[in-house]
Amino acid sequence: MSPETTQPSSASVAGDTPTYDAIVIGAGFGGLYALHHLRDEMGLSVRSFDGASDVGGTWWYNRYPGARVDAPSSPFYAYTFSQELVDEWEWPETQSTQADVLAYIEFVADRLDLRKDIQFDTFVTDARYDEATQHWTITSTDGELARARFLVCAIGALFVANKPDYPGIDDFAGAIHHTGRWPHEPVSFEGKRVGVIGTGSSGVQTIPEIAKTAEHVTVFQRTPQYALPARNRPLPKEDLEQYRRDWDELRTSMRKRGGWPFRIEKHDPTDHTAAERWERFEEMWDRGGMHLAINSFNGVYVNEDLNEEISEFVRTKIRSIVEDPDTADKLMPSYPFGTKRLILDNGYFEAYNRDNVTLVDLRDDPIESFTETGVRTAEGEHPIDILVLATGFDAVSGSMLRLNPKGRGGVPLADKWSERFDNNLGMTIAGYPNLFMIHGPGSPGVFFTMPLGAELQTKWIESCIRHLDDAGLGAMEATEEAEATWGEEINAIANRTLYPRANSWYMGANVPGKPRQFLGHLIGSQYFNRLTEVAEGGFDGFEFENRVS
Ligand code: NA7
Repeated sequence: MSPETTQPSSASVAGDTPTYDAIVIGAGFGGLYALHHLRDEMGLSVRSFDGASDVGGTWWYNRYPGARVDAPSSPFYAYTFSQELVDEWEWPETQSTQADVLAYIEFVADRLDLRKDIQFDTFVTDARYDEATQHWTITSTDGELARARFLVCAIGALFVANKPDYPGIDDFAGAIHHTGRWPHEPVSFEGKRVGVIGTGSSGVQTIPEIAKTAEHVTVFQRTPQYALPARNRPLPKEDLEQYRRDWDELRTSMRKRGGWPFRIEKHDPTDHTAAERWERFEEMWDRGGMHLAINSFNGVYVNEDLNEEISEFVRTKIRSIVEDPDTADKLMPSYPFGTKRLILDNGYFEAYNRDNVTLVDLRDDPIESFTETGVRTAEGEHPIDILVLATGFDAVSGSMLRLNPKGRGGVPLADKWSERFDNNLGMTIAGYPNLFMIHGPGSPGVFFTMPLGAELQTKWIESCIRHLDDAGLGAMEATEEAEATWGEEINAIANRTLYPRANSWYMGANVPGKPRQFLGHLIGSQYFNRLTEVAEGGFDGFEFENRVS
């Protein structure tokens, strides 16, 4: 689609800048739903912008080989609000590929006629609030794009690529591909020596795929990971039919159960002997997906002893798969199980049994520098032709900081967030009136099913807008007191768990210099109840201004 798509007839023009009721930045799951809901359900004039050339957001960018949803996702990692969409889309596998998710998003965009209100290939570089008019103006490198009362930032929890700055990396003469910025044309690994840095979800998914055709793959690992067998399989037609019939009920369950409808059958660990617990771990491992984490025993994320038992169980599994004991030793994770993003694998550990895959443990043999032709570690030179950076993202807060909106008094968000990502309800920021974040820091975001989370957050934005309009008000913004309380709540929940023990991107630990702060709300059901309570209770924690025009 081109930037010349038609503009909604209800848009007005102030000076040369088209003015809308709402601007949505981002055309991924969150932004597309916001556009649909505000435009079609509320009748607002809305204009969306995205730096990509088409819809998809994360799924437009992350097209590396092996990319999949990191959960048994079908048909639940999708919009839930429309029975028609559920009925019309066929999900082929239990764990959806990137291509299937992207095709689904394109289907939704067509079905809801969304593209006509989205300007693609337009990266929004700035957003400024004008107190006098209570409007936001957004800008690209080509100048002002649009003005609106409401600014919805659906700009991605996993968008800003984290790239290592090893000495000499720019001297490397071969191709460098970050998994989160994968080229659209096919990348051939045939006969190539490939270096992969990073063993999070992206690395674990892509390494076995690349190894199928590459001459050699050298994996540079900083932290060994727990990964559970995905046991991906075709989604039986009759299961999909049953899900469609039960959709209303499933949707309610998802809302109540952390975003997924699966029934949890956890057991109390103290009711079982260690041998019985081990047997149950085996059963859950064989079932695959997240079962070991969510269906084995109560307290996996809070009970240190239980967590260590599961951790040891997975280590035993890794040893049983990886044939070379030295390689297996290097692959032993030591942080508490599940406290970094849990990974589902499709042949990751098995890949180390291939002759063409070697593992470099960066804890013992760190990268010293890059040369034109390879990587030099303490123990020697690794010649490579292609470098794959599976090094993750400046997650959750990174995209807001890159946009760096200027709020009341022109204050850049980067100033406000220099030490903490203060906000209220994970969606609003004191000093930034009428700005809403989808999947911002302090919201369930990556801990919940993101499409459903976006739907529920957008419904809350609707209640804000209706509240303002019903009362003839112009602007609302969080108070700093509410932000402080919210920050304490988020941390208190996280601190009751083992999550803060790991150096994860959940904690901001993966990016040098990033403030250490738990970035998500761990209890989605509680969070969304809270949004409802705040709206129904008259928006405690917010300040309002009369409308100026
Ligand atoms: P992740 O999960 O952040 O993984 C990035 C990996 O890259 C991880 O193993 C990091 O090690 C490693 N890394 C990061 N920086 C470096 C440097 N400088 N040197 C060596 N290794 C490094 O990102 P993914 O893309 O895999 O997944 C992100 C999410 O996307 C995922 O959870 C899914 O939800 C989808 P570390 O563990 O930090 O020591």
